[in-house]
Amino acid sequence: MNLMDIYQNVIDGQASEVESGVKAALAAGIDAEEILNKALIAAMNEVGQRFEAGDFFVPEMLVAARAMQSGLKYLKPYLAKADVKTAGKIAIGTVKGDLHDIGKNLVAMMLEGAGFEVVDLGVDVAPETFINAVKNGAQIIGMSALLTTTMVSMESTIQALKAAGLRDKVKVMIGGAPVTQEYASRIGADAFAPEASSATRVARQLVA
Ligand code: B1M
Repeated sequence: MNLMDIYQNVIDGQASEVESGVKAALAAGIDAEEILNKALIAAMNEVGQRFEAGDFFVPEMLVAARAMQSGLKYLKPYLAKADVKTAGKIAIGTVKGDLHDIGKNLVAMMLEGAGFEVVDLGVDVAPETFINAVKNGAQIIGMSALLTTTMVSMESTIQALKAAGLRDKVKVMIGGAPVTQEYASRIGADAFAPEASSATRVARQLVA
């Protein structure tokens, strides 16, 4: 199986084919970084573009992201050995009081696909947990909220970062169905992303 087959299988969401393709490519001596960049990440970029163009919808994006992840797990040890630099470290979570995680998981998968080291803090994440993530080296914190009643926790987290003297050490990206650019600007977040594929583009800009 060649890199184009892996690329196409990611787009088609064929997880087991991606897995066997990555194993075969590694066995054939293809460099792990090349498989990552030319097959997995390139395919996820294509998926993101199709989503933004309205040709793909959330289900297609989810199966593609899962297929990509099933290949990524075989590459990870090789990438660690090769000391490949990540695009940046991001800690992402759904804010306190909020249990919706489908969108957050999708954003996390897309970020991982784009080469970020992603620390998934889960759901119902308290401001202190985000603060600890910054202390542990996160360059970006990503907050997701699906409820109008929990969005306010984004502002409390930013205030808590300020109180801890960490606000200038980290970029804050927010998103989720009720969140808007206007809200992001009002609470002092650095960026807003309306959906998963633009979240990767925004995250790249934040660490550039
Ligand atoms: Co709930 N729910 N829910 N729910 N739920 C909504 C959000 C709601 C709009 C439904 C409705 O009334 N029409 C409504 C909120 C109303 C409001 O606040 N204005 C609602 C409610 C009221 C509730 C409960 C309060 C219901 C109850 O118990 N009475 C309750 C709250 C529980 C809690 O969190 N404490 C509740 C519970 C649940 C379930 C557990 C049943 C389930 C969640 C399962 C799970 O996540 N594991 C659920 C679901 C599935 C939904 C809907 C139907 C779908 C949400 C979803 O997954 N969308 C939702 C209605 C809707 O949105 N149409 C609804 C798909 C997902 C891919 O999209 O999450 O928007 P989304 O993510 C997008 C973008 O927003 C963006 O990228 C993603 C991909 O493109 N994005 C980011 C998200 N996070 C980002 C972060 C970023 C950047 C981009 O940077 C960090």
